[in-house]
Amino acid sequence: MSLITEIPSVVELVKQAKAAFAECFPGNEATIVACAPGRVNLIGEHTDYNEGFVFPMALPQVTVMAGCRNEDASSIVVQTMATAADKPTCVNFHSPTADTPLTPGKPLWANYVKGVVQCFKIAPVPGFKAVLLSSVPIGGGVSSSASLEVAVYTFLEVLTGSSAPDLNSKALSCQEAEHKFPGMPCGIMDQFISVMGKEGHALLIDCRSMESTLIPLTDINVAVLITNSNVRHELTGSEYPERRQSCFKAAEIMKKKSLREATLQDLTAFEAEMDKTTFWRARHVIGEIKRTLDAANALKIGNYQLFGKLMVESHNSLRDDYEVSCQELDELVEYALECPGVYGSRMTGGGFGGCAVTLLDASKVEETVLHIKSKYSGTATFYVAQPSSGAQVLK
Ligand code: GAF
Repeated sequence: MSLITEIPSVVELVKQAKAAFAECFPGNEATIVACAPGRVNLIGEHTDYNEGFVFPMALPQVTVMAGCRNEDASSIVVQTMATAADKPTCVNFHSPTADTPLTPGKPLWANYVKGVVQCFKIAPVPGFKAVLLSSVPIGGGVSSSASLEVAVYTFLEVLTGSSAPDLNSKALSCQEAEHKFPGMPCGIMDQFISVMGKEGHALLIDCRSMESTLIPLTDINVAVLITNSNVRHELTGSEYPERRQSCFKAAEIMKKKSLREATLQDLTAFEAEMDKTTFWRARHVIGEIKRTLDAANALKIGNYQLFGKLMVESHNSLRDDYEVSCQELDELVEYALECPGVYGSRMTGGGFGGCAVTLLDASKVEETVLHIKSKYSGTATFYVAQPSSGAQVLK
C-alpha cells in the first residue's frame, strides 16, 4: 500500500456532494455546484499582513458546495460532513436584511458560511439549501477556511446571478468574512490564491498592490510533498494577532507604513528602541519578503537548489525569530533534509502545527516519505500536490 494519501479528484468529490445533497434534501437536486481549493505556501510566511510578497500554489484538495434555491425564500439550510460517509451536521439561518444582519455564533464552522453570506454585498442573498464536502485537511495549515469561504462566495455568485466586479474584491470580501465572523485577523494570501490559483503554476502575490505573477511549476522531475504533522493548527487564539501587533509596532517605531517599507539596515538602526521580541519578529518579516522574491526568481530559471536553500532559511527564521514552528514541524523538516534529492523543506501556513512543504526530486518521493515516517515521533500524512486551479463553478 502506498504511503502517499490519494487525493480524490474534484469530479469524484462533486459526485459525492451531489449524492449527499439528494440524501439530505429528498426530492431536490443540486443545480448549483461550486468549489474552491486549499493552498500550500511555498515561501513568504507571515508577510501578507505586512504588505509583503507571498508565493503559494492552489492545491488539488477542494471544498465543494452543492445546492439549490429554497422554496422558503428567506431560509438558508446548510449541511456539512467531514467525509461523504459521515452523518451531516446541519445549520439553519435566515437571509440577511439591513434590519436583521447575521451575527457570529455556534456552531463555529457555520461562521465561515454566515460570514460570507453577510459580506456578500453585490446582491441580496435569497434562501438556499446546500451541502458542504471538503478534501482539504481541516486545521492542517493549508487553508481549509479560505477554501470554504471562497466556495460559498462562488456558490452565491451563481445563486444570485451576480459576479464580483473583479477577483480582488471577491478575495477581499471573503477575508472580511473571516475577520468579522470567526474573528481571525488573517492576511489576504489564502483567499487570494483560492480565487486566483492556476493549474501548473505558483503565484507570486504582492500583498501591497494586490498584483500577482504566475510562475510555471510543471517540471515533471520535481515534486511538491506536503507532510501533515497531524498536530492541530488553531489560529483563532491569541498567537496570530500578537504576531501581527508586534509587526505593526516595529513598523511604527521605524516610522514606516509597514514592514514592507523597511530594510534590515533600518531595523539595526532602531534596534535599541525595540524590545528583543519585536526586533526578532521584524527581522523575520523583512528577511522573508526578500527571500520570497529571490525564491520566485530562482523557480523561474529552474534553480531548485537555491529555492530549497531559501526554504530552509525561511523555516529557521520562522522557528527562531518568529517562533511559530513546533517540535513536530521541526522534526519533519529535519528528516526531509536528511534525504538525497531534497532541495528544501519548511513549515507552511500560520504555524503551531499543520503541514511542512518539501521540494524534491520526483524520483525520490517514496524513499523520502519512508525515511520521514520511520523517524517522525507522531503519525504523519503525506500528499504529493500538483499546482491546481482556483475557484470553479461545476456541473
Ligand atoms: C494564515 C493566514 F490566514 C494568512 O493570511 C497568512 O498570514 C498565513 O497564516 C501566514 O503566512 O494562513
